Amino acid sequence: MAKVRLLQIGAITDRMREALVEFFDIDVLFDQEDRTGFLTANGAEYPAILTNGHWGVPEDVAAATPNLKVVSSYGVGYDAIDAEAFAERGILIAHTPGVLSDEVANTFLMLWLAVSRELIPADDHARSGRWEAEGNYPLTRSVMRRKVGILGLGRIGEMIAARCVAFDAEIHYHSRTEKKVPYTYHETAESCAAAVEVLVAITPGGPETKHLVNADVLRALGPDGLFFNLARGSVVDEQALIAALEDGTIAGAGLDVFAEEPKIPDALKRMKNVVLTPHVASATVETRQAMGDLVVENLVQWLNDGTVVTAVPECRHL
Ligand code: NAP
Ligand code: 8YV
Repeated sequence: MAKVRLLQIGAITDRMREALVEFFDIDVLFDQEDRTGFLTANGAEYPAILTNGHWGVPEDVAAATPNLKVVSSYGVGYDAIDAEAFAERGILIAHTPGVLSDEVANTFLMLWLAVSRELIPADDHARSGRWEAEGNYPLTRSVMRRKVGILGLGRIGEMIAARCVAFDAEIHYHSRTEKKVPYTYHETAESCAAAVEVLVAITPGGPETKHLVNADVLRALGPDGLFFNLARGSVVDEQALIAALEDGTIAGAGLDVFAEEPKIPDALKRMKNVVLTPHVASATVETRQAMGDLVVENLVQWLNDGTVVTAVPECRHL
């Protein structure tokens, strides 16, 4: 049987490639020197695209692929894909929900402990010889019995809440809808921020959540407050966040995502009360393997019966 042509946008693992080459002829968009010429000549040949949450499906690719049927994305967040427009064209979009939720929740814990217990400056105190020369590192703040606010109590938000319960936290949350959970619901992000000491953003990105965390929300969080972003850079007004960290409106932050990745503002890089990670919340061998396997499963199932395992909500009627 002839293999089906697959356009790959962004990197994949060897394991994914080995599983896919049995069924697909793979062309890598970023290997093409003349992207426009390549898309013009070949775009109509692709019924399938493999991409990720960072690259999504760029407009030139969407326009050059009139016979596209399926997009399988390596990640749960799909704000870089215009899912409604693709659904109108009858194109299925698949993503990787669930399999990364534990890892992202663990990354929140890692950032929270690192910010509260000042892991990076304390490590520097130990390595630099200042412990011997200057004495003990100052006391830090505990993560026990805190009020924690979760913006987006979805699959990952629920996992974050479960971990915080183990630290005897009081949980507050804001999402579009109230859930049947033993946590306190807030109709606005600002009200949620005002009720807590630790605020975590874990919503999808895109226009609906753009700057959900703005200067008012950060002011409501207050001078002892810590803010964590594991959602998307667009969810927080980055300039307002920098200002709030600089003038003591909030106490600190842990950030895995940024407005213009991979660029991070120098102001954030200089701050000792901020811990930065380069969008690695799901980036362990085990979790990326589970995500990659699901990406492959979606493409192979589509090949077999025209459906995918984990369609995004906008496409579930297709
Ligand atoms: P999910 O199960 O769909 O949960 C999303 C949550 O966000 C839901 O509680 C939803 O509320 C809420 N929400 C959606 N739009 C909102 C809005 N306009 N205002 C307030 N709340 C809103 O998704 P998930 O699997 O937990 O993933 C969440 C997001 O995490 C992804 O979309 C992605 O952006 C991010 N993520 C980041 C990384 C990373 O590497 N840093 C890794 C994985 C995921 P309702 O339930 O009321 O609709
Ligand atoms: C990935 C993510 O790093 O799943 C998501 O939404 O942000 C991350 O797991 C991203 O999709 C790039 O592959």
